[in-house]
Amino acid sequence: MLKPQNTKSRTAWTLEGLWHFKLDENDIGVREKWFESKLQDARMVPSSSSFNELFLSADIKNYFGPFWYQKVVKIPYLKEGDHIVLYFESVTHFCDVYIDDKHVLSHCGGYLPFEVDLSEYVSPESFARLTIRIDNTLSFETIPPGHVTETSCGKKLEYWHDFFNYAGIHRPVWLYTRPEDFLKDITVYSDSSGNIRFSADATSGSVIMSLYDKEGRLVVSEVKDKAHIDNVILWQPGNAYLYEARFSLLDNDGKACDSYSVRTGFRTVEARGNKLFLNGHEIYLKGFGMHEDIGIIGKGHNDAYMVHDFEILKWMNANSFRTSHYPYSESVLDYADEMGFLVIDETPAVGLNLINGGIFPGADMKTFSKNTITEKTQAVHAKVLEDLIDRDKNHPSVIIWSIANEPASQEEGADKYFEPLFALARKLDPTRLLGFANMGLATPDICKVTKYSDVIMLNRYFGWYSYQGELSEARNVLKKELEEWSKNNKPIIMTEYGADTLSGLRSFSHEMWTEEYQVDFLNIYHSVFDEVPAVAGEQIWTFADFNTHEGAMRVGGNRKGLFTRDRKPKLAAYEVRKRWLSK
Ligand code: BDP
Repeated sequence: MLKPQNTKSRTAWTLEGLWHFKLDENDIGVREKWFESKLQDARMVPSSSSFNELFLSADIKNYFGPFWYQKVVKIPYLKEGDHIVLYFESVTHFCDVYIDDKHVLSHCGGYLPFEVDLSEYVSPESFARLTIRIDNTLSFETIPPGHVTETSCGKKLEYWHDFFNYAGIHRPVWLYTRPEDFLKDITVYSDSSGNIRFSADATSGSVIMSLYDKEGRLVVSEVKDKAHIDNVILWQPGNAYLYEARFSLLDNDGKACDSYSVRTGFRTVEARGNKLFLNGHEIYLKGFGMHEDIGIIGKGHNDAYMVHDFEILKWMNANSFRTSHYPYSESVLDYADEMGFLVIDETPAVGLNLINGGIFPGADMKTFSKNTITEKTQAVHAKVLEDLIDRDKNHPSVIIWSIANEPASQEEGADKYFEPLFALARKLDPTRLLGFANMGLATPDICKVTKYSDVIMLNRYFGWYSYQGELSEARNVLKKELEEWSKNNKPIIMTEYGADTLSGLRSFSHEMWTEEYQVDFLNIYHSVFDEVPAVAGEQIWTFADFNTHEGAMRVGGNRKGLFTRDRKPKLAAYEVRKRWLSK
């Protein structure tokens, strides 16, 4: 699937702005056919935003269940043979789409795009009522999973991930036109030796690819599936050179009927022994696990925040980040391609870990069992992995696919669950590295999944959840464990380590939660990393404070940010910035 783009043969525009919005607490909307007329007693909400925090009511904020969005859209004049397509960048989590009185699409999964051809449902130069029923309830058949329980006061949604279950139309919705014969999908892989391999899936006809450099000069034109570029300018972290591959679909008379452009960067990523290499040179990842999380807007994509966040990453001397714990807006990857950041791109498979040893108390459940994470969950996980690779495969910034965050990889059933997912990712994209973020309980001796990874990605909290306030002991335990992991002879990337820190809480004696403790905690970890040669990267948890569900361990959200939620630096930001300048 190709993201909407304006080209000679296509016109695309977004449906941003206010929508009518209504909660459907009793789930009566489908029965009463709310899609057949204007939503009654509706509020107005904007896309791209979560709905949760726009109003002042806790009931709306914490709502789960069905809710509706509606907008009247203008269908423009269409050229003979042109189709009109409705494209959603993301809707969290389930959605049913209606055009006027007709149901045209169902989709499950909150962080990746989907589309529907509207041509048979609408007439050119008319208005159409677009109604969307969304549901943010999680289950064992969603990724991430969740579970509805009955309490004495009604239903409760339980989930095992540490971020708020924001919902709504989080990213732009597009309408676009495309010709009858069209390019359905494009794949481009370019490496540091100047080789470019490409394929295009089209309805019919033949395809020609023309590669242009940054100045718009034609470098090569090719109809086969590969080409070689002499004197190639490499894509590098902090110095990202992008070429543009323009694809034309030619009909039987050789006339161009569709066109689409993909940016590509020539670069190669490899893991050799316990080192990571980019373009043949050893690299060390410096950066953060992040979140899409903004006050009021929630998980809505916002370009202003995106640009500002990248400015902070540059100021920090960071070179990378992980899209913890779900695929981010594609705009973020476009921007990372352009700014030269290395990305660990993660599926939304977070919280596949139901044991009570996790960070939130709850009933102890087996993770992989016939009542919890099953083959059905695995099938949804496989689909989401496929969709992620499909969407992001052309981004040079993406170097590692992260299959999951902190699954119960030590539990019975993990092997059977994960082996096919790694095999699938490898088949879909042989050019990138694979990993998953390993959690503390899945130590080297018992983790059943590391054997499938190219890189070992570790989340550790000694000195925070364990060895609380005891940083010297934490240091010893961390060092010992990293030495154990080193025996695998694979690069180790520390994908999470951090301490909750209340901005402004200061102390001469450096207690937990103070800015001083965060500095000490990170210094201790960094001193260990510098002593363990297999450590090939450090990504602090986390970039900025973020919202999560209430709990005894959270004060106004998760406070492990080096920046506050409104992006003000804590003391540790200055300290780490200095380290990363010389690292
Ligand atoms: C890890 C999770 C992450 C949490 C973090 C924390 O991967 O999502 O936010 O712990 O507790 O277990 O801060």
